[in-house]
Amino acid sequence: MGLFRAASGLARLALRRNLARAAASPFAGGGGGAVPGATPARYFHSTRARRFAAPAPRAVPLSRLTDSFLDGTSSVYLEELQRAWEADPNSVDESWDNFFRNFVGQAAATSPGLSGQTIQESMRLLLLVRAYQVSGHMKAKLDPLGLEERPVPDVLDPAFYGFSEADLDREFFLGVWRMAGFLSENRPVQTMRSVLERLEQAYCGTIGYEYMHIPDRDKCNWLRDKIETVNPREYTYDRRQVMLDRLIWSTQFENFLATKWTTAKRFGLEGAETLIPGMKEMFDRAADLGVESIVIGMPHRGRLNVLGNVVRKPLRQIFSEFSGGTKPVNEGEGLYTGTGDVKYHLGTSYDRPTRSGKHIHLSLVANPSHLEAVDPVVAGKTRAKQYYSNDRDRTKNLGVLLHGDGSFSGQGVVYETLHLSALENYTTGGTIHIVVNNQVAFTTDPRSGRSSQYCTDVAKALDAPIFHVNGDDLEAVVHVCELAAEWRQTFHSDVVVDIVCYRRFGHNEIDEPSFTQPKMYKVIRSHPSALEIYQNTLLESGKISKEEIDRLNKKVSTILNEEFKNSKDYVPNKRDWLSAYWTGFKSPEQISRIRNTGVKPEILKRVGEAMTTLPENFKPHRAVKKIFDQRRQMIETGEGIDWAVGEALAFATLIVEGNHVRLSGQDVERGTFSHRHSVIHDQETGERYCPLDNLVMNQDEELFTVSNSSLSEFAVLGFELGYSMENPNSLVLWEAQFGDFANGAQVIFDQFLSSGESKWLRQTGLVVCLPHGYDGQGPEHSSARLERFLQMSDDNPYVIPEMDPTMRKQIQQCNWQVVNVTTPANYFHVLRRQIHRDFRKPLIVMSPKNLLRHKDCKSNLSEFDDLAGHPGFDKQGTRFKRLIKDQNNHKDLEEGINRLVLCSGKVYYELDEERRKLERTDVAICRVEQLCPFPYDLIQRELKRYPNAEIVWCQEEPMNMGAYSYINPRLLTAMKALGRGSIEDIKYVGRAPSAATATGFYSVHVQEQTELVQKALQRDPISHPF
Ligand SMILES: Cc1ncc(C[n+]2csc(CCOP(=O)(O)OP(=O)(O)O)c2C)c(N)n1
Ligand SMILES: [Mg+2]
Repeated sequence: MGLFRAASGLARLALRRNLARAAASPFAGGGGGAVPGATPARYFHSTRARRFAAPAPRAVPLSRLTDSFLDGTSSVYLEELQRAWEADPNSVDESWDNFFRNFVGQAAATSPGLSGQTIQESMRLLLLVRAYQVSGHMKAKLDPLGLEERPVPDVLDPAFYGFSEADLDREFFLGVWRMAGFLSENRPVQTMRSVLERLEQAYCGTIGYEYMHIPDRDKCNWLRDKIETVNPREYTYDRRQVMLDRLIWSTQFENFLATKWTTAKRFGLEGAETLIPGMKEMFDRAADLGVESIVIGMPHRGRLNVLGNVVRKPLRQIFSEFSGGTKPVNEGEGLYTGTGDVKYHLGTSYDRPTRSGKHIHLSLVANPSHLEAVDPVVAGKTRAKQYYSNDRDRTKNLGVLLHGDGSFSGQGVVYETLHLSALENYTTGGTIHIVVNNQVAFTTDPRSGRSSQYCTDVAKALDAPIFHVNGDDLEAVVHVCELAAEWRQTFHSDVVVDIVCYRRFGHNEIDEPSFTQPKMYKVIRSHPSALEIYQNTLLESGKISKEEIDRLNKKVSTILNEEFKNSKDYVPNKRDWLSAYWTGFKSPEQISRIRNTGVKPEILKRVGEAMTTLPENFKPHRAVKKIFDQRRQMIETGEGIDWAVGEALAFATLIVEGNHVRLSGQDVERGTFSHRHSVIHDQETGERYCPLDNLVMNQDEELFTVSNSSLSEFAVLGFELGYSMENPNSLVLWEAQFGDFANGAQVIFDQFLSSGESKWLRQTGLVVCLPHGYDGQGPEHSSARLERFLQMSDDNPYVIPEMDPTMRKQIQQCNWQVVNVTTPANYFHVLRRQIHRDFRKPLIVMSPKNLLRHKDCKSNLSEFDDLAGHPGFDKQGTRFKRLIKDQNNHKDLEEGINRLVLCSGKVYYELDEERRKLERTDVAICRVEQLCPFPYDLIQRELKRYPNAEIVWCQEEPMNMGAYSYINPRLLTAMKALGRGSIEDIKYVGRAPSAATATGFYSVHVQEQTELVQKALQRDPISHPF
């Protein structure tokens, strides 16, 4: 045990300097986290020297970490303090009083050999103890390859405190402390050697513990107790045999794939095989502590191994899919296969028994290639599981995320997700993070990949404990995996396991790693596997026999070979996306009838009343009170219902029908535009009141959840997506502050929302509200980039699908719906439609800003009900209108109409006003409320109604944006089918093409807007663009 460092060169110089400094001031350097004189390395292996170090993160002074008695910063101070204490014990702080009393009292009583020892010496030793707790991990042997170039911090060197070899066998007074760990043991006097041995064993073995950044003393003590205990890892024969068995499975699985599919990409786990036994032991421990269901998110590395060995997806199925992925044969309805995905992205779920005979449900969430994007999705799904299983203390459902070292430190969504972890409406009671830290990201060394010392440093912002472990030491990996499960079940917060390992081959199996990491790979080539290491350790210590090892190996290889044989005849089952909640839901191939979404007038009145009634003594803001009075009037008179009330009625009616409604996003409680007021605040007490929480007797407070989110788009949208996927009987909405900001979550739109069903056969009815509309607020607050959502829509622009209402599957076969609705009633119906159907589809809403208060953007309550004869009730009943026809009571044939203006969104109201002003009775204006999928039938109905009309598409967005590019070919297809002209007959009115979404000058905006509205109603024929 090298307790004193073999200092050389620069280090020796630094040591001498520090010794001198230490002699003058034993507390110099903050006494803990700082590493004086040394540049902290931020990587383990290195193939070239670092020239420019990033500034080291500032050390946290010990004094702030825990015990107040360490506040003193010099021996002079200490001596003065002691003199003052001797003169008057009350003159010093209580903690110092305790210290001196303790030292003088106990030291004298305990050992006569202590004579001559000074308080300073005892203090210095205590500081050394503390330094191990803070920085011991810096000396831990974490890198299996031994390539780490981390200087050991001076604070871990006894010489730094003025001790020499001669002091090793001297006895020192340490006292008995009211803290966990070995200082609390009743051994106030110990030799320095025994102290150091314990510290080295606890902190500098193959596990490096980082926990002293946690400000909570109880949590630190809990960990200290576990860490500083004698012999923390005494496993029985049986446990060792299970661990070995699991490691054999993990190792042989990769070897088997490698021999059977020599050139296939599988992103193997070789070099990190201990992950599998680690995860399994973690899950077993979690199950022992009450966990019943685990949601897992993970990247490519080792995914097949996790699927096969942890989640227990049948090996024959994995092998069959590996052999080229047989598409399921079509043996009847409901075997929809979508476009599929590569094998290492697919998700699945299974029940599996644990070591102690319990059962645990494991689901691996499908993920795209985009690293870490699945993190918030897993968190959201876990949270939803907790809601639906009434898991109030969040101990039954656990989220586990696996990460690569490069991704964990590099991808911002990691930080965004971590910051959801303790928020009331987003917490899952702690996620366990496991980093497969193979010390390289594709071809990039850590020194080029991050500025922090460890790849896990981001988690320190959350006060999560971090357990770094040498991936070659199976028992150590298992130990920290179990500890992580215990932490999570005890403290209900995030924890990180950082398995420091290596990648035996290239980034994937057909990649050559020596091009870029030659030195590392030279070492790897002759490095034994974790399995070889563990087998040898067990053999050498006589803990298991060679015969037993052979037997286990043989058993595993026999099963692998049998499963391989069986995979040849493997017939894929029907799609497995239907969890219990989804039974009866239809695939895109199975027709789902369109239903009415109107609600009985008495229910509308009743919920309307409940949602506008405030508790008696509640004192809302005056302006809010007025809004609620107006709302009440709207309900009572049944007239002039505005956007916010329309939305609240949709939520309320869904809630009383027993559905869960959850709306989340930045400032959604009040509403960015101060229109929603779904939570109101008592102006005197600050108390909150949510009317929609009080619709039914004893309403569960989470049944309706409206929640301001953190200022994140990527993680929050991902979270809500995951939430929406768990149970179809929930309306889950995410609202962007302004539609523009949605691009911060682009990965979720591209990789999950628009394509998830097609790739992974998972449905979601998530609603995304994106405030959109040109009202002169400048380039960043006008456009939700409607064009992008439409471009991602997969309805064929040149084929009119079956549109007969009894046969129509158009909306089921499209990847999502994009709407720009213009009335509160239509918004109400489009939201309710999300639930009142037998399938789920994402809904993108271009939501309004100025329509929230527009005098004409109002609906009557009769448009929300389902009474025959009421406005809104047509031949089929009351439901969402995909297109709103001209409001002028036109007949089925209007030959005198000269122009049909088709538009979408709030520009309608401006066009209508201009038309009224100009008294243009020969112009019809129709609103395309649902842009995607395109309402061919209704468009054709209008085309037929106005046989002589010039056809105009009018939008307020620039020509290269908005719906124009989407509408054009579809409108043409609709026209051609009716023999009604060519592409040149579609006239465009709107802004000219532009790089920026909108002008920043208000006056220019007004001019542009006026011009486009006037142009759409000009008397002369429109000649643009042809
Ligand atoms: C968001 C994103 N950017 C880039 C990539 C391309 N890519 C795939 S794997 C990889 C390296 C990942 O390194 P690390 O996280 O350390 O995992 P490892 O492959 O080493 O297990 C990169 C850059 C990606 N998949 N996703
Ligand atoms: Mg890596």
